[in-house]
Amino acid sequence: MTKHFKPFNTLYIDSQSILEPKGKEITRRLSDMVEMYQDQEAAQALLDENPLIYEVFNVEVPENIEHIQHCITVLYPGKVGEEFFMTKGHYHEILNRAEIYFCFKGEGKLVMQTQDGDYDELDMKPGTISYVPPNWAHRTVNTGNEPFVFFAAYPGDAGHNYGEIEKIGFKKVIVNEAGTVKTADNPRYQFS
Ligand code: PAN
Ligand code: ZN
Repeated sequence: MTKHFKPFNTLYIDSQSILEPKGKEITRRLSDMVEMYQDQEAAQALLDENPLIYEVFNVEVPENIEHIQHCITVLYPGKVGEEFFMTKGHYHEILNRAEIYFCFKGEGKLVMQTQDGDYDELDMKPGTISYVPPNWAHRTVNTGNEPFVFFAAYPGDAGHNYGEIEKIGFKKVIVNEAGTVKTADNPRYQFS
């Protein structure tokens, strides 16, 4: 008889931010992404405190096309200057791998772009299911006052490519302007 991969449950305990069984965890503090924020003076000033920006709790499954990777991201509230806390953002290493996000706590934006210059963003709140189609880089931004928590699922072989986004970021940045959430041009991005 063929030995099949066994089905299993994972339980995310929101009150403790833990996954059972525990998988690979990624913790990103400001020092891990300080250059990605626009206001470098504000970023440097916050470095002593080095706030926790987000955590990713991964369910461990094989990294191949037969499987579906899935994880929980907890993105904390806060700002660097006027720019809201955000994830690094990435293209998938295999560019045409799609992804689904499901928000169950907090609020935020899902910022996306393609390599040929398309840009889009979606609002997320508890209950929102967002589809990131193939070829779109994606980043989340916490625009609220509480942790923004979402589940993600994507093909097991997708991989993550941070390179390009790490250098120049997305076309747009999400900032606080007099108490409202605003999408502004990213000055580092080359507009044609
Ligand atoms: C998500 C992200 C997660 C953290 O699981 O990896 O929210 O964001 P960064 O990977 O950009 O730091 C996902 O999109 N996986 O493919
Ligand atoms: Zn992704």
